[in-house]
Amino acid sequence: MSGFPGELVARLRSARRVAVLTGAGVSAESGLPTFRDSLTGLWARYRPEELATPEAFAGDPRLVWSWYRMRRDAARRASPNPAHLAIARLETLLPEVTLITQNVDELHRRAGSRDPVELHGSLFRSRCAEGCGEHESGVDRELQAERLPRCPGCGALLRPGVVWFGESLPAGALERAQAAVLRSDVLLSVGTSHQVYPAAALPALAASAGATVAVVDSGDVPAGAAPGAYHLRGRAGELLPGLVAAAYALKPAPPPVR
Ligand code: BV8
Ligand code: ZN
Repeated sequence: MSGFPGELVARLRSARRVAVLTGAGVSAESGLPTFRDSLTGLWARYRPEELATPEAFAGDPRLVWSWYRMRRDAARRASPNPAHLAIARLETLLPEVTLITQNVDELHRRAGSRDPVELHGSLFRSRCAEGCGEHESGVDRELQAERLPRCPGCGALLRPGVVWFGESLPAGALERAQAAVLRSDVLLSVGTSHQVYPAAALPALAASAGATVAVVDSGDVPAGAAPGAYHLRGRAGELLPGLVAAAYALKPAPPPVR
């Protein structure tokens, strides 16, 4: 007996197409704070919604870049945890697994996920703030020298390659996510508070199309976020390896060597 709902395990085992939506909670066991966690230290007096906006960057690019530099450094020091690894393993077990992430830490890529839909971009990409089309990934030298990185094409400021509040998602990302969700047999929504749209609408979209939805979260699930979903309450780093093992009769993968 796996301890997971038998019907969910059976649906996962017989699924051909699975969609996985992740939020900051999937990286919590890698040591990265979630958005709902109170920001600590220098950042305790800010809310992410205050820093992750075009207005904040226009008003104080140095402050916003120092927040993103801190997060880049933390993400680089972090390692994928068993939740990331279980999702990457799931991708090798089924014909079609679409990973849709709200996270910008690239830990899914480092865990081996091949082609995540990064709805909100990446900490490790930067782009021209004036939109001349130039992109950069190597801004660490400037940031360490406390210099604001400049666009090699036009000299304007570079900005973090993430999607801020009030900004549209990368072209095609939402459409790719919605198409995957609409054809999925099962959607797993892992470590997200389902508060930021349009990502937060994906589990309800999956349910409306007849998919079996399971939320994996150590906390509560907002009413309406995932109608009729299973709620597997607990830490993703424990539940996901167990769920994949239960569905595919595998012995759980050994914990990653630290
Ligand atoms: C858009 C990248 C169209 C940057 C992020 C007014 C004007 C304009 C827009 C809006 C508006 N009002 C509302 C909106 C829409 C807005 C929105 O949804 N706002 C919210 C605040 C209501 N959305 C947007 O603006 C989006 N764009 O709508 O475009 C448009 C365009 C112009 C004008 C109008 C509309 C863009 C949103 C993207 C913002 N960028 N990130 C960066 O990272 O710096 S959002 C960021 O916050 C994350 O990416 C993520 O999406 C979100 C955080 O949520 P979670 O990932 O869920 O994390 P959280 O901490 O909340 O929850 C963690 C969960 O894990 C918890 O449930 C916890 O219990 C659980 N957990 C913790 N530990 C574990 C665990 N579970 C399991 N195991 C554990 N160990
Ligand atoms: Zn430029």
